[in-house]
Amino acid sequence: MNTHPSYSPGDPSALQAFQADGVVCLRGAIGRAWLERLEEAVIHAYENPGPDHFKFGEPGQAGAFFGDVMLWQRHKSFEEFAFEGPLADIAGALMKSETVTFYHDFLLVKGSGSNKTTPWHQDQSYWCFEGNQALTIWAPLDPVSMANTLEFAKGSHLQSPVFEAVPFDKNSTFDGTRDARLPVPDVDATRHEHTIVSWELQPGDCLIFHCRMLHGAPGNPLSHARRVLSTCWAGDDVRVIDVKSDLAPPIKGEGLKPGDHLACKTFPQVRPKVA
Ligand SMILES: O=C(O)CCC(=O)C(=O)O
Repeated sequence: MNTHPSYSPGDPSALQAFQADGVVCLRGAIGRAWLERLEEAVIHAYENPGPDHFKFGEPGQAGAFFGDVMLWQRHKSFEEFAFEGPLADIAGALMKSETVTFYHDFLLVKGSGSNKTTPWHQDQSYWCFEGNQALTIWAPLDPVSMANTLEFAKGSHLQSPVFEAVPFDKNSTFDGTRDARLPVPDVDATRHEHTIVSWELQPGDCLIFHCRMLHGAPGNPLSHARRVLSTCWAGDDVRVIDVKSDLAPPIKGEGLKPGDHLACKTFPQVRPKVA
């Protein structure tokens, strides 16, 4: 049983926890009406995958691991959730940023019985920009238990450089090695050297974590799929960089050059809203 604290949206202590630990759990951040819309949209998204989706898993084995990105560009419900839902304001408050730019969404469905672990990684390793004001919000649409939840190396955002981007599957062609970054530490082999934190979650709860936070997940031994919508947000201080490795999502935005802020048509600024 994990006794790490969790917070309500708007609780000022959440900001301190986010800054110190690199991750915070918010309970009941997404209301029932949004969850119902997302559930419906996920069924449609799963049946109509986009150009950059992945599906990992061995034929004949239980529980594939499906992922897809930039759903907001193809599905109205994901677009409205990103632009009008509760997460942009939460992201802005925790980043302490005047502006909030929506980088991308990421749907993850880990099928029941899946042995596909999510490797330890940092989200910023896959991104086309640097900066400190950037975070991910991991919002499950199914109950998540300690057996299939996301795990974090507490405080790792404070010491970590940006590590090499690792593929989510050994058979993937993704190459994250072209920027001469250090490899991700083997957190599983040195778990005793870290404080690993994780939470059980219900739909509506979410985990919010800093872009350089080390995190990973086990497979999904439960009898139901683990469906999650992850959204990534950027604030005032982010700047585009020249990344040679593969990006995830594999998208650079239009007309962006190193040193520019990220906001553009592909990565829209959502707070303050731009007409
Ligand atoms: O859900 C998972 O297994 C991994 C999610 C993740 O790493 C992320 O959203 O950044």
